Amino acid sequence: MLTLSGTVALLSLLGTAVAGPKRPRQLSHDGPFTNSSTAPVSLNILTKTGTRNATAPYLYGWMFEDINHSGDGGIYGELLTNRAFDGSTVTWSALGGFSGSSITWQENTCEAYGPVITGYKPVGNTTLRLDNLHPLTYAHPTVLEVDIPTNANDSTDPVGFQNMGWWGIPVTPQTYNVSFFIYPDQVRNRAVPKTGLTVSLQSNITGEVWASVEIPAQSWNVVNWTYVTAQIVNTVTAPDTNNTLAITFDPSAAQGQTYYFDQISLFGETFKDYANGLRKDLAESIYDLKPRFLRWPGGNNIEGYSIQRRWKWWETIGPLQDRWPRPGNWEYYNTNGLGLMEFLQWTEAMEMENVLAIYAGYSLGDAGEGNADEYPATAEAMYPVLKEALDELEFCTGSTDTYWGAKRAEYGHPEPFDITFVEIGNEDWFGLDYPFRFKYLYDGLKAAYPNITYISTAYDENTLYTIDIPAGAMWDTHHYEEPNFFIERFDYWDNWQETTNNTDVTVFIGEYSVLQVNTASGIVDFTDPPDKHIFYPRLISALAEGVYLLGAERNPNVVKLSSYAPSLQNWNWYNWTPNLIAFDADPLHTVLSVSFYLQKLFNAYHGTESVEVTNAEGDFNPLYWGAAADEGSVYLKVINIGNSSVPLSVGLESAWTSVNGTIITNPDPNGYNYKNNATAITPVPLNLTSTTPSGNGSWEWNVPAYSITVLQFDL
Ligand SMILES: *[C@@H]1O[C@H](CO)[C@@H](O)[C@H](O)[C@H]1NC(C)=O
Ligand SMILES: *[C@@H]1O[C@H](CO)[C@@H](O)[C@H](O)[C@H]1NC(C)=O
Ligand SMILES: *[C@@H]1O[C@H](CO)[C@@H](O)[C@H](O)[C@H]1NC(C)=O
Ligand SMILES: *[C@@H]1O[C@H](CO)[C@@H](O)[C@H](O)[C@H]1NC(C)=O
Ligand SMILES: *[C@@H]1O[C@H](CO)[C@@H](O)[C@H](O)[C@H]1NC(C)=O
Ligand SMILES: *[C@@H]1O[C@H](CO)[C@@H](O)[C@H](O)[C@H]1NC(C)=O
Ligand SMILES: *[C@@H]1O[C@H](CO)[C@@H](O)[C@H](O)[C@H]1NC(C)=O
Ligand SMILES: *[C@@H]1O[C@H](CO)[C@@H](O)[C@H](O)[C@H]1NC(C)=O
Ligand SMILES: *[C@@H]1O[C@H](CO)[C@@H](O)[C@H](O)[C@H]1NC(C)=O
Ligand SMILES: *[C@@H]1O[C@H](CO)[C@@H](O)[C@H](O)[C@H]1NC(C)=O
Ligand SMILES: *[C@@H]1O[C@H](CO)[C@@H](O)[C@H](O)[C@H]1NC(C)=O
Ligand SMILES: CC(=O)N[C@H]1CO[C@H](CO)[C@@H](O)[C@@H]1O
Repeated sequence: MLTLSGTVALLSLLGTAVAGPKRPRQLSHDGPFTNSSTAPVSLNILTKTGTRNATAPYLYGWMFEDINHSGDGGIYGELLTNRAFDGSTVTWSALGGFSGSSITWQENTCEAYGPVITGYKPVGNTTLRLDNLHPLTYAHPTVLEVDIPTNANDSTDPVGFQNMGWWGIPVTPQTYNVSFFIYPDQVRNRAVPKTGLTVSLQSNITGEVWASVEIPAQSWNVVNWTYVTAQIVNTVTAPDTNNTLAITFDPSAAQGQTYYFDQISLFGETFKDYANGLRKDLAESIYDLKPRFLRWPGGNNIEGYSIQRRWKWWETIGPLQDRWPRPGNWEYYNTNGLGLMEFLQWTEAMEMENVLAIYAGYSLGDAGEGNADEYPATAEAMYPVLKEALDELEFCTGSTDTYWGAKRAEYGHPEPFDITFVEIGNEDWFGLDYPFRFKYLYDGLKAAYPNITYISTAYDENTLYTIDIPAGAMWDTHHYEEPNFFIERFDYWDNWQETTNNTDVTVFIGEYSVLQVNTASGIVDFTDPPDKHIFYPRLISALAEGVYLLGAERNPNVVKLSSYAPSLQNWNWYNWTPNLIAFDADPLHTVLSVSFYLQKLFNAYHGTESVEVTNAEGDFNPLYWGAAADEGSVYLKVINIGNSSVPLSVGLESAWTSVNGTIITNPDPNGYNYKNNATAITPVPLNLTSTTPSGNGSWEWNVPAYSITVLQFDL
């Protein structure tokens, strides 16, 4: 999506009359949502004499990038926040009461919103600081210092620290995997007896311990870090997610000592039991929609705030402690625990195609900077960008005889993964030199991987140029708009190839969603005016998005892929709304939006062939429709965007035995699902009075106002 800085950059360009996205549209402002026509509509589904086309098999997919804590603090299964103090650094000098040097204050020099000791609190009389004299690895130079005073033994209360999770930790009956690195301070711990540790899940409110595990007393390695793993077998369900993970010492054993900790990790059960895998409940919600592809890893998040800080795939593989964290494009550090290999395993586990986005030489400036970094438009400058993409593809798909294929095997996956689609950059119309960069990367990649389908992230958005998209390649187009925008584009893809001379180019609607209510100007305001901005997908959003999707479905030769964006939102920290799924630490709080249910319904009845429908009576608006067929069934999708029901008569050329259906509707089109009202609007079965053809073979039904329906006619 557009970042704020991207928008600022665009506005400044517009200010000097240079460039900007074209808005080739006329909005009708007298919304179609009220005072709609009640004229009857009569349809014929031409199962015998009509045209048919194979439907696009991958039409419904999922867009992912780490935004709104969708990755870290979201679908990535790590339950602890700030596990490795990424982005924190320290200043050190003498501290009263302690011998030697210590930390006097913490700062984060990279980004002002870095984590520092966010998410931790001491247990008992313990002081927590950051330290960089005992780095865990080059990638993780800053660690947690846990100072236990000499008089800690005055109390029998444990000493140590707690992590508060991503705004809480769900505690349910399951086995949790704990791991961390520990290192004792040689000077302070000289007279060290053996020390053990207790790791426990406990209430953040009462301190009650739900479950714990003892790490046996031992003399810790004093010349290197020790990696500790343990399991907590929990049998209780905590009343809420206001819980912590505590790592504590017995004060009599640990008084006067200092320990360093890093890479402090807790995983519950993961989706399909992958190690370092996905948060199970959220992954199951996504899997339930059966998306056919995953676009990853971004989005803006691939671009970085600078060329140097972009998503570098090779920094996201291998042992977690060796992965470089980076300041993501959405104002928080990314651990890269959800890295290249984890994305590939995600698509493997959900039987999805990969739409792998590669870096294309364009990076966003940071939010304050307001401008961007772009590679010079020369082959010489761009060669390293091409090389890194080729290496990435070798890592994903190469045999174990190749350098990177062997690395993949070393990391546990000898079988090559399939990469079906490669997207060259992200929203590169913001860049001045994408025509060069795209062609250079396309030519280089296509020569090495001719079977991959390549996607351009720009076509005609920048008034300065139009991308010449090669035959067989695709265009990824993005739309954050008003309901009317989508409704008016019901027929946008009809004849698009012919009218634009893109006969062999197909389309990926890579990001879209209804972002604001209809306004007089029709111009979307990304600065979140609360009176206009839609924070949670409403029924009106799904109605408009559904009409647009019907237009995609009836052009299966043009539109091959689509994905709503963004997809996942942590309620405790987000930058962009609306999203398909909203959640917090508690799986019981997850809310599937109306737009999610629309996608699920349309995907489930996608069919293998589109079928022609003619209208003997009535026309589009307020009803919109489209038909598809599977072996033995014909599906008719009908959307009523109006405020009145419309009498519908349906005839099929083929003999049919029964009809049934599923509907999404609500009296208020501005209704939406939210916490405590999560299932206000969901798909429900239709209860039809007549489920068989009348004497003349047709079937009559009143399409309710504000409704999305799939009818299934069994032949
Ligand atoms: C409804 O539409 C009709 C025909 O377009 C118009 O005459 C009438 O004034 C409208 N009613 C309202 C309440 O807008
Ligand atoms: C905590 O330790 C400090 C430093 O030794 C000591 O001054 C203080 O009294 C202790 N506080 C408690 C509550 O034990
Ligand atoms: C845990 O309790 C502390 C107060 O001790 C509070 O600041 C923090 O927000 C709580 N954690 C959560 C997840 O609510
Ligand atoms: C958790 O409990 C703490 C301490 O009572 C309170 O400050 C905090 O608001 C609670 N957090 C949530 C998410 O309920
Ligand atoms: C330190 O421990 C790490 C693993 O935790 C290991 O990879 C490394 O070789 C060790 N270094 C030395 C010098 O023993
Ligand atoms: C491309 O696909 C064809 C047909 O499946 C296959 O023979 C060929 O080896 C593939 N080429 C590459 C480079 O993968
Ligand atoms: C398409 O090509 C034809 C013939 O070359 C040309 O007349 C027409 O202007 C082109 N249309 C567009 C939209 O480029
Ligand atoms: C099939 O594709 C052709 C060519 O794009 C189009 O004219 C026709 O409307 C399509 N029919 C269906 C039912 O998709
Ligand atoms: C129609 O009924 C069948 C059998 O119960 C069911 O599997 C299918 O999901 C229903 N179709 C729709 C569109 O609801
Ligand atoms: C739940 O949402 C529905 C649909 O918008 C609305 O009619 C109902 O009033 C809501 N209920 C509550 C308790 O907010
Ligand atoms: C049909 O009946 C079922 C069972 O009573 C109910 O759950 C469902 O909401 C009804 N559907 C509609 C569209 O009212
Ligand atoms: C940049 C941004 O959008 N920050 C927001 C992140 O989410 C929190 C919690 O919703 C907001 O308070 C911030 O403004």
